[in-house]
Parts: sequence; C-alpha cells; structure tokens
Amino acid sequence: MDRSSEREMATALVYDDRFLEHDTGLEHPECPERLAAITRGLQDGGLWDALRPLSFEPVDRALLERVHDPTYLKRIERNCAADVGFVDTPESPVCPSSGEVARLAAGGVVAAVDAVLNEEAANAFCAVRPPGHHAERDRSMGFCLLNNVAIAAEHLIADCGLERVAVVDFDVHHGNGTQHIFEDRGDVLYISLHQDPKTLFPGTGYAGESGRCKGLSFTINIPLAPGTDDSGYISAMDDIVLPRLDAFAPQFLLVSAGFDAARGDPLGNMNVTPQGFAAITSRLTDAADRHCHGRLVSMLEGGYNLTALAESAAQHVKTLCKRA
Ligand code: OKP
Ligand code: ZN
Repeated sequence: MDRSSEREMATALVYDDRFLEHDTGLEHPECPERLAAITRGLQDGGLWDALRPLSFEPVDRALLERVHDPTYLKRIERNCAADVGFVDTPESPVCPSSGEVARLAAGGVVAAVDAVLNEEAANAFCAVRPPGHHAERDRSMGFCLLNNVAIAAEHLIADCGLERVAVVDFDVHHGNGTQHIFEDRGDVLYISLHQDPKTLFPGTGYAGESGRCKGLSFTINIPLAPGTDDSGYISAMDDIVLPRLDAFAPQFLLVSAGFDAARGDPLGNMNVTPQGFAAITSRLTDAADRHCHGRLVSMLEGGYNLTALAESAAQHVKTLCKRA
C-alpha cells in the first residue's frame, strides 16, 4: 500500500485558527487557550502529524435551519453585529465574529461526518469552539451557540439517508440541548453520562428523562455522583452505555467529547484521568467497529483545566488513531 492510501483511512482533524477568534472576554473558562492547549497536547503526544486535516466551510443555512429556529439565528447575528456582548445569557458571551465562528465550527463537524462516510477518514476529532450541547433549538445556554452534534446528526439523517444515529455525550454537564432537539425521535439515540444534576448546571438529565412519543427510551441519562473516577465511568460504560448501543445498532456514532469530568477541572467535580478517557474512548471505537465499520466523529464540548484538557484530549485522539 502506498503512503497516500495509508493516509486515506487516517483519523481526520477539524481545526482552524479562526476558532480562536471567538472572544469570550476576561476570565471566561471557555477561552481560546483551550484549543491552544489541545493542539500543543496533540503535538507533544506525537499525534499532530498523524492526523489528516480537513478543509471546511461555514455550515449550510438550510441545514442550520432544520436544527435551530430562524428567529434565534437572527438574534445571534444581530447581537454579534451590534456588539451586544452576549446572546440570551451573559454566560454565552459573543464578540462581533462569534456567529461566523460558530457556523464554521458546525461546518467542520459536518465535513468530518462527510469525510468518514465517504471513507476519506476512518474517524475524526473536531477541535472546535464554541461548544454546542447546551444550545437549544431557540436559545443559547452555557457557552453554546449552535448545537454542533445535533447539526451533525440531522445531516446524517436528513441529507445522507441514515436511519439510526447514536450520540454519546461524556461531558460532565448534561447536554440539555441535544436531548431536547431529539427527545421525540427514535432515529437518534442520545446517551449522556454526567454529574448528578442536583449538584451541577444545567440541572437536567435525571435518569427518568427518557424521551417522549416515538422517542420514548431513545434518551438515556446516566447521572453519576460527584467524585466518580475512572472505574465508575468504565462500569457505567460497560453496564449501561454499551448494551444500549448494541441494542440500537447505530449506523454512525457521534461523540460529544467534553473533558470537564477530568480530575482537577474547575467546573466539574469528577476524577477521570487521561487513561480513563482512553478507556472510555476505546469502548466507543469498539462499539463503532461492531456496528458501523468504525464510523465515529467526536467533537469537543467542555474541559477547562488546560493541563488536564491537553492530556485528556491527547489520550482520546490517540485512541481514535489506533483504529484508523
Ligand atoms: C459548558 B459545557 C452556574 C454556572 C454554570 C455554565 C457551565 C457551562 C458548561 N450559573 N456555568 O458543558 O462544558
Ligand atoms: Zn461541560
């Protein structure tokens, strides 16, 4: 096999320096330095040169409007253009370029999905910001503007014709936006592991929230006690996530990869080590191998301790590369 065809099934990377232009102001945890930490972690881990960089454009407007309310999209544009400073909540700060940066991030995850579907990459990691999983159809929450993972899932179903897409979200916070966007549908399985909502933002994600109508039982919430470590996460994966994924048999696996369950994260209270993130990730790549030829696209959500973020993301990406 020549070198170019070896590269064909590498792990793809979505990254663009323009993601650094989303300026959240002084002392905001969701800062550009997060991506700088990740790119440095990938370089220090010897992974950077093994990744296949993808090129991408801002997400298509028609796709965006299938996930988000046009009134909300206009509000993002207006608040950016008028330099209002935030959208809907001061927790979601914006600068004049934030709307365009968010559209570029969403376009990046869509390009990653296309590259994997077209067998130009085995799987992909998207080092994007702003994050997405708290963004509701019609409003911003918790640092998130556009729901990147929901846009990727909707693209797979509406544009690519898939019938079953699974989303696994291991960010320490519950992905309320992703849950709500798909809670009445049976074609997108949403599984979230997160810190007990009694103890953490956004206060949703109880085990009893399990979907509605056709979506009943296609939302799986796994609240975990503060302090949960690698062994607690691995048990939750083995006992709940993997059996549920196996029963659903997804045609594509999307991952909301937040690294704020890491030990030392300033927003979460969990104790996952970089090796723990590798163990979670290998279970996900194994599931993708069993059901969908390894098709998996992972995208960054949270993670706010820069050292832990760099090491955790590197272990996550290293594990993706092993399958490529
Ligand atoms: C975004 B992601 C209470 C503070 C909560 C919002 C946290 C958003 C996390 N007002 N702050 O899931 O990492
Ligand atoms: Zn989070």
